[in-house]
Amino acid sequence: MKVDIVTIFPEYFAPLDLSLIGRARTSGLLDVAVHDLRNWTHDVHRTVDDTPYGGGAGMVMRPEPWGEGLDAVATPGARLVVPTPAGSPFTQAAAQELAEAEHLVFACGRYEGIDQRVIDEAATRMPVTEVSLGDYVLFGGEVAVLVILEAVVRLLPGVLGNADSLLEESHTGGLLEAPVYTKPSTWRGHEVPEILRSGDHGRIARWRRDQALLRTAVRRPDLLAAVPPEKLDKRDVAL
Ligand code: 6GU
Repeated sequence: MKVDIVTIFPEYFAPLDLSLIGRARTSGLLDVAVHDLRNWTHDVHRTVDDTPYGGGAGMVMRPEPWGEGLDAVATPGARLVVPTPAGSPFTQAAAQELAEAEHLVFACGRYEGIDQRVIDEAATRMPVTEVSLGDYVLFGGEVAVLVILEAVVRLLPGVLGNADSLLEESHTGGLLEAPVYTKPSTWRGHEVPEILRSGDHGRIARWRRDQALLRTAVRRPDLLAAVPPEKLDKRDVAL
């Protein structure tokens, strides 16, 4: 997968050299380029923002540098992703869809956002999605891009050593995951649940299922309500 990121803060993306994303890059599964939006300004102050039409607080990113920047990086097969608190929710399903793309371009807005014509004009030439991480406001799209890339890159074939990790995790089966434990069996007076040390795989699977249901009911009742009835087994209703 090819990824281009356009931002006024390229330094935000230093972590992409690390860990599994770094390894995906050195192994050739992922090609990331970070571009300074100011490369596409032409005034001495390298201006990227201006006051909003219609008035109001803050500044808006001017369309011209964005237009030139996106022209320079977008290939014919590219998809544009614009992180914004006004976007549609970024979910595991959205990550799966982005993971199918051959080329992703991320446009990181700052201030009150990017002139909407940039998004509308790009949408005449390529698929565009405006996505939000959740119901809170960040300073800009940079950290959101790190989050989105981490969710997407781990889905690329060959990035995760153990592909089974993708099957059981939270947000693929519709329930939150059960808690996990490792050695030692007693730590600061807290025991690992006995059942996990019993070797009884049937009881362990049932226990994990119950824990997942309980956690989901308490923490994310919205998710539990959305589980299709055929995904519940007879013993689930005991909860
Ligand atoms: Cl994607 N961007 C910004 N600036 N704020 C956010 C967000 C994105 N998602 C939640 N808050």
